[in-house]
Amino acid sequence: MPLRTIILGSCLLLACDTAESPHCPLGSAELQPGVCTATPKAGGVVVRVNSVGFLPGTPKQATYAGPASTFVIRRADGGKKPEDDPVVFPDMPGDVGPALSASDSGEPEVHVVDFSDLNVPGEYYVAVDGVGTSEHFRIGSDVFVEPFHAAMLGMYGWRCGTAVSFDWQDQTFAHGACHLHDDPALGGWHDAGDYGKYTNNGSFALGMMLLAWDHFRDRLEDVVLAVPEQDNGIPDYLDECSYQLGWLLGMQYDDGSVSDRLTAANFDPLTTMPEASTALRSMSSASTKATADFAAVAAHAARVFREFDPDLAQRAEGAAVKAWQFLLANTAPIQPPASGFTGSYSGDSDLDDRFWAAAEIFETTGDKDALAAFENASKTFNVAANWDWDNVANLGIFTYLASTQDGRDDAVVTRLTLALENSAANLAMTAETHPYGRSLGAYYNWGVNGTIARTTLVFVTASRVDPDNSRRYLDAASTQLGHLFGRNYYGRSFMTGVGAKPPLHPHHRPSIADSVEQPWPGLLVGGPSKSDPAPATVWQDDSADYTSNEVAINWNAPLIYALAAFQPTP
Ligand code: 9MR
Ligand code: ZN
Repeated sequence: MPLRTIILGSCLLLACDTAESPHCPLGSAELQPGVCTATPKAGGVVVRVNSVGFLPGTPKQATYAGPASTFVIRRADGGKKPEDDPVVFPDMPGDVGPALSASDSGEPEVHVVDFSDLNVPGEYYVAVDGVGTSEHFRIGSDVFVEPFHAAMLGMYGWRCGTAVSFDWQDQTFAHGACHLHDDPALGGWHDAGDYGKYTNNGSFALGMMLLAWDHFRDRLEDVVLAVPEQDNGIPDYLDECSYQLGWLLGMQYDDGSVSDRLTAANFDPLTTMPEASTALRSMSSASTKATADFAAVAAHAARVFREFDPDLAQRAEGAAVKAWQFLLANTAPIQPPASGFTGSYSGDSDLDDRFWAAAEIFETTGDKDALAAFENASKTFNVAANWDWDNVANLGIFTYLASTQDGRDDAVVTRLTLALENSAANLAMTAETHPYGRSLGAYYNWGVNGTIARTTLVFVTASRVDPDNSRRYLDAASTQLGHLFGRNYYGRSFMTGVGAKPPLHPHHRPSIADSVEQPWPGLLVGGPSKSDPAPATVWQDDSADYTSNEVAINWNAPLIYALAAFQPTP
């Protein structure tokens, strides 16, 4: 475990020689600000496990660094010493898995503990002889219910243009009505730890949430969420989606093109509450990338809302078609403005965005020219294992493969189906062989926790076209949740307010600026971003560290998708 320097230490020199620290991995103490003990204390909580828990019938694994040993699972009965708590699995202490090395965390010897065969609901922990224990976790069919609600509160808390207030774990989180001059594009979600609103990323996040609706409607439609629209006869899940859609529709110009972003020229200071953010904001000029993402998600939303809000659906469809027509008349990319606005989300090609739009326009309207555009472009797109706002092609492929419209080319359907199965099989193999179950192995990037969560869209979509491997893909998807909720180098949950030792200091302005000590709940932090030689170790639970500890809608949305997949069926 490398010693690292950090920018801000919260530890008082005298008080922290034994205390666990938000800046250090599980079991390791902060000796002085920024310096963690090199080795976790033996006998402490050092075994890394998904502290949220497991569904019966899914794989259950934990990981620790240290020598080979034996393990048992004990019931969490509140014993003073582990020996006081009853052993529930296995009958005799079990062998841990073989020694592995973890290249991305630089740990020379780690072992995996497998207790997949324990399926009795209850609260437990792992005890590895001579090494230590894990956090408590539950086995039960409802373990992902609370995290799902938290993740949806995360989206609700991001609402712009309105006052927001909700309770979580005996605390009230609130902000006043903000950015009321965003007209005609009021509302929507703030993007991340900042208050900008970006068409590309905002469409991408909404697109993933609408896909969750398509796939798990049975699990979502009766879920009651803490949204003000609770009694409007529309599923609360769609109310949250509709809030974002309303904003997006306001971003379209009369000619069908869509503004690339609505931000100020600079980010607000970190201590700014949304309602105190008064810097002048404006709608940027249009880009073809934004126009295409808008066309795609508005077309998708039109299908979803037809049944619940026909007027909104019609508006969305009309707007989508108008944006699509603008794209047909403007085949050369139009770039977003190079200055005067915050944020990245630019510089990449608009072809993947047009590709996604073609699939959604076809599926919503049956337009054969859009089908032809998709199928022609499909030659240059593959299913991506690791994808983000700059490659949205997968969303088009998922929609195309599930299409209920006539006229698809069988050869394209077959090729893309195989590509999807291949991608899922590769990701599953990587997850099965990585010591912490990561589907992306030793790949890291900015917002990688979101990228990890996004692999669950590939797993689940593949499970729907490849029934023979469906169990394997769904298992790999639940393993990703396990990684994000604690089976990682830190042994900590990466989502605020959920699981054991969650982040306390996200780069999130409302969490920093309000008077509540706890951060706003339900937010997935970006996680370790690229750095050599041990990228897994570079996350810092530090609000100044936007490269590893920011939160963002395109990271929460795929987590919502993954959690939706594992909600109980009514
Ligand atoms: O998520 C984005 C990441 O992929 C980029 O590498 C990074 C730097 O360009 O920007 C991230 O997006 C940020 C956006 O530009 C502004 N709001 C906060 C986003 C998350 O950090
Ligand atoms: Zn706002």
